[in-house]
Amino acid sequence: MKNRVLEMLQSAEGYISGEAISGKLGISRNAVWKHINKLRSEGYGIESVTNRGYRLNSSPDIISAEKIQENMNTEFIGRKIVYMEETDSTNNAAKAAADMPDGTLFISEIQTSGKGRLGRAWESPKGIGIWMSLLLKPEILPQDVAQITLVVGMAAAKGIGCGAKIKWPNDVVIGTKKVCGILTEMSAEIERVNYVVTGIGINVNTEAFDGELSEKATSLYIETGKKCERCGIIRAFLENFEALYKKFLRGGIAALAEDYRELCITIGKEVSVIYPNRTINGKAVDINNEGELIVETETGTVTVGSGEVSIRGIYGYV
Ligand code: BT5
Repeated sequence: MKNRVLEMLQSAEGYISGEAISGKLGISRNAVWKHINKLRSEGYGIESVTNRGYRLNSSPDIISAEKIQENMNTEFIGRKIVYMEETDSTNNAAKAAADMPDGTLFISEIQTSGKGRLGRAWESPKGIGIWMSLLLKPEILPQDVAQITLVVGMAAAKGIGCGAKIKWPNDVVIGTKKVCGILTEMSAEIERVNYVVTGIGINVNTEAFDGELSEKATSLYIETGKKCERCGIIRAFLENFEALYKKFLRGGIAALAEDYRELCITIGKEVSVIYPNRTINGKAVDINNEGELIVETETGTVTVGSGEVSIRGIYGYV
C-alpha cells in the first residue's frame, strides 16, 4: 500500500490531497499519513501544506535491479541481479551462489565486512556507495585471471567518468585520490577456472572520509559537489564491462592495450614497487600482454605481476 501511495505522489502534478489518496486507495486519512511518514523515513522529501495536501519534492537514491536494467544493452552481464540490503561482503555472497549464471551481479546497500586485498578492510557505508561483485565463468587459464582486474578497472574508469584513471593494477583514482577499488578472487584447479568473482567498490555520495582515508580516498560527490544517481553508474559500468570483456576473451589484454594505456595513470610515472619483503624504484613504461607492469630500473627492466605488490608514485599515492 505504501508503494501505491508513492505512485500517486509521483504521478501527481504538484500537490495531491490526503483525501484524494484515501478515496482512491480506499484507506483512512490516518493510514495515508502513516504511509507518508514511512516514506519520509526512507528518505523521500514530502512536503505537506494545509488545504493543499502532499507534494513529492525529492526521492532517495535507491538501487533496484529494475532501475539498473532500464534500457541496459548488455547480453549477459548484469542480466541477473541479486540485490541485498546488507551483507558481509558481496564477493562472499557471489562465491556462496557460484552456481548462478555467468555475469550475475551481486549488490548490497552496505557491507559489514568489506574486503580489500591481502586481508585489508574496505569501508562500505550504507546507501552512499556502490558495493557490487560480478560472477564470471570465463574459459581461460587460472594464471590469466588477474588480467580481469585490468578489464574491470577500464570499465569502472569509463563508467565513473569525471576524468577517472586507473592506478595499476586495481585502483581507480580521480586526481590523486582513490574513488574505486577492485578485488578479484577465483576458484580454480590447476588448468581450469571454476569461477571468478570480481568485486568493485565505488565511493559515490560520501561527504567526507575520516582519519587516514581522508588523505587518499575521494568520492564522486567530493569531486563534483553533486549527489549522483548510483543506478546510472552501475549500468554504465556493466555496459562498458561487457564490451571490453568480450574483446578480452577473444584477444586477451593485447586487444585492449591501446585503450588501457590511455586510461592508466601509472604508465609514464616514477614508481615504487612495494613487495612484502623489498621495494624497487623505477619508471613504469608499459604493460605487457599478460597485463604485467614493465618498470625500468637502474639495474634493468623488471616485469611486475599484480599479485603481492602495491605501487606508489614517488611523490605520493598516485
Ligand atoms: C582494494 O583493495 O582496493 C579492493 C577493494 C574492493 C572492494 C569491493 S566492494 C565490493 C566487493 N566486496 C568486497 O568485500 N570487496 C569488493 P586494496 O588495494 O587492498 O585497498 C584497500 C585499502 O584501501 C585499505 O587498506 C584502505 O587504506 C583503503 N580504503 C578502504 N576503504 C576505502 C574506500 N571506501 N575508499 C577508498 N579507499 C579505501
